[in-house]
Formats: sequence, C-alpha cells, structure tokens
Amino acid sequence: MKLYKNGIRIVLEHEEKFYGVDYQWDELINRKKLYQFLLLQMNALQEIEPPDFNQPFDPPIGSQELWAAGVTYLRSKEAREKESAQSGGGSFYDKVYDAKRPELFFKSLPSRIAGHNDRVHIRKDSTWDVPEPELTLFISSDQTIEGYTVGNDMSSRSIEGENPLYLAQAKVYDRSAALGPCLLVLENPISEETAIQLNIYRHNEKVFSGETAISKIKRPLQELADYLFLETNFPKGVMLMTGTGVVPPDEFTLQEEDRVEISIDGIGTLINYVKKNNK
Ligand code: DO4
Ligand code: MG
Repeated sequence: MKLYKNGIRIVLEHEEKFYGVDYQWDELINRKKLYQFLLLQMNALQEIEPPDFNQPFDPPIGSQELWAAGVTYLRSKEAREKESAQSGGGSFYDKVYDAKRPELFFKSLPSRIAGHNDRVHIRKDSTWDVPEPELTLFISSDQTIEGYTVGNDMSSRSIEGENPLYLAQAKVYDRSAALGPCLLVLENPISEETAIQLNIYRHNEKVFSGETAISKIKRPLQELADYLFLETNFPKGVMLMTGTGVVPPDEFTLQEEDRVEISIDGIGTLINYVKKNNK
C-alpha cells in the first residue's frame, strides 16, 4: 500500500486503485500495525482518479523530525576515509563502521525537506556536492518500523572532508533532504533483496549511474531504530535515513540543473532538480 501527500489531501494506492483518505497525516500514520489499520479502513474509503504523477508531491512527512544514519555501507566508509584523510578521517570512519553504536545525526525539520519533482539545493560555499540515495524509514512512537520511502541525503563532500566537525554544515541546510514520492506501507518488513538505484542526468544525458541493495547495510534496520529511541522519545514518530551505499567517483560533483533520480524497488522514483541555494 502506498500513501501520497498532496497539500492537505492524502491518497492511498492499493492494488492499482486510488482512494481519498480523510485524516491528518500524523494521526493516520503514527500507529502500530499501520498496514492492518489501512486495510480495515478500505471499505469506508471513496475511490478516486489517480493523481497526476508528473506533478510535485509533498514529502511524505507531517510534523516528524528527519534523522539519518551514516557509514552503514562499506562504500560510504571507504569514500569518507579518503575524502577526510587530510583532516584525520583515515581512522575514525573505520571505527564507527565497526562499532556497536551507529552514527546517527539530526538531518532536518519537515519545513526544510523537498518532495518529489521539487528542487534540492547545493551550498554556495561548497565545491564538491553529491546526492546520497537512502532507504528512509517511518518509525512509529512505539518504535516499530511502519513505512518506507526514498530519501536523498544531499551532502557537501568538500565541507565534510575539510573537518569532520563541519558535518552539520555539510548535511543540514535548506532543501538538503528530499523524501518521496510516497510512503510504502507493508505487512512484513521490506525485502533484503530490495535494490536502490541512483541516476544523475545533465542536459538529459546520464552522467552517473550506481546501484546497491538493502542487504549490504551493515546493521539490521530495527537496530538503527532502537539506538535512535534509546534516550529520545518521538511522540509523533520519526523518519530515519539509513545511509548511502552509492557514492559517485571523486571527480564527480553536482551542478545546477542536474536531475537526480533515486529509485527503490516497490516504492518508486524520487526526482529532484539541483539549484544553488541563493536566498
Ligand atoms: O559521516 C558522515 C555521514 C555519513 C552518511 O551520511 C552516509 O553514510 O550516508
Ligand atoms: Mg547519508
């Protein structure tokens, strides 16, 4: 089942049919066994025309915070060790990859997040920028994983590489995160075989393509969720990006007007256009 958010309108897709859902987003999604709840609602829902998939969608988030996990794939560890070798990063990424405690960081308030077919930003003070394609979880206030979406954890590699203490500036700024196009709600946990694909287009030509799979994440998804909740409550639930396993080669940097497409099996494709963050 998929939930799309379009202004105040929520659209539920189930078995190729579309239904209008008369709920507030937070009230609807923040529950244990969301799939079963939606199934029970089906009879009472009104069937509607499919939405226009060429239009923008709002990110599938309400008032939740967006957090992110890092260095959960070998590829991310290796790329970051290299990028920050001059600033001492040669060893600590190694340590966090193998440590019991994962790297978790605050990524965004909902108001700074871009949706599908929307723009994402690169910073004016950055010279090396990449998208990070990441499976993103919706975790209920009861600490259960109830939904999945596609996430783009836009990152400045030049700022992050200069000094690891600059991580927040490399990662957290207006439109540095995108989520969408929908929230996939499943009866059972998402398959380990699920593939994540990143394609980047410049003037309609593909300039980068890469792929990974959820099975390559070092830690179980529930373990990431459990660490996040260790000393913090999320009364409306929380979204969590689970790290990148695809990093373009070092000579690649995003440019204005690039089109970033991230696809995850079963969820769909999140499309974003790159702009410089000119206020
Ligand atoms: O440690 C820096 C950030 C890691 C990250 O965002 C990732 O691995 O996806
Ligand atoms: Mg990331």
